Amino acid sequence: MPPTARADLPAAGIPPASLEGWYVLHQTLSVDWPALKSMDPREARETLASFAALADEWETGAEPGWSGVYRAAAGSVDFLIVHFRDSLDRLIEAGHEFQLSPWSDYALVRDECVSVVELGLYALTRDLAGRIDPGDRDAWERALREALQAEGRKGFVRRRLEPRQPGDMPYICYYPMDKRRNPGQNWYMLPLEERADLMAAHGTVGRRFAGRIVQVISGSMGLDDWEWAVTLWAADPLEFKAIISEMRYDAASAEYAEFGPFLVGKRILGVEIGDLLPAAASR
Ligand code: 76R
Repeated sequence: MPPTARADLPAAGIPPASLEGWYVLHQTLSVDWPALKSMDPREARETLASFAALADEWETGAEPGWSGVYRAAAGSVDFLIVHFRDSLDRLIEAGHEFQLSPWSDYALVRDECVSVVELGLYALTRDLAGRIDPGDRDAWERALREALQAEGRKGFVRRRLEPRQPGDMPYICYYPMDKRRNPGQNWYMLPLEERADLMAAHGTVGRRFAGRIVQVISGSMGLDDWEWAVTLWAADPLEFKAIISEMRYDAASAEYAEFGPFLVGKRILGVEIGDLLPAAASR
């Protein structure tokens, strides 16, 4: 008998097709400033220099991939480092490189999140479900594979899957999020049709910020505690407040989003890191 176990798959059970790109590690760090300030100034300078060297190396020497260092605005953490790499193995190495640096003796990792850049393809999934019976697993999976391959060949899709630091947008906003699974308010029980409608409306709000916000959604299901990591860049930090406020009133977020802690910061380059200690300490 052919496999029929999923033949009665309810429409609600269809996840959006997605394409995955680079792996991502978000790390928040707090620095032991008292230790740095009280140590021998030359040694303190060298310690910061090892961090600066790492930041420079990550910027250009980590291809395929890169890591961005950001100075956090809120006092409980000092830095956010976002690592992008083309494999989980290389992402693990990036974390290790940090641990080996003399700098890491003074930088405590506060929080970390592993995810992978994700392009959720609701429109494609809905379209496919209109033509192919998802209960016919073989036909469905074949059609899905073909559609994803065609999608993955598009240049703009590849660019979204392998994001670069937007040159003119030094500010970053990062937070993890989930979709709700409350009784009577469960994203994962909604029919595909309804989720696709909600995400299309979400996309309409998002596209109003084209050119003002660059967004990367990375999926962390099965990789970390949250379901997604949201990373936004802007030239003006008020754009973060604007887009996130606007989305709060849009049903996909208003009804179904749960947010983790938010962090906002500004890109810092290796050359600027050396100047972080007060002049007295770095003399
Ligand atoms: O069909 C479409 O056009 C929608 C494309 C799209 C998807 C599938 C899209 C567009 N997003 C998608 C998926 Mn998004 N996004 C967030 C947040 O703070 C909040 O309220 C939510 C955090 C922001 C700021 C944001 C921005 N998006 C997702 C998913 C996965 C859902 C799933 O798979 O079930 C999440 C968790 C999520 C969250 N989104 C856009 C934006 C912006 C700016 C866009 C338009 C991007 C563009 O067209 O370039």
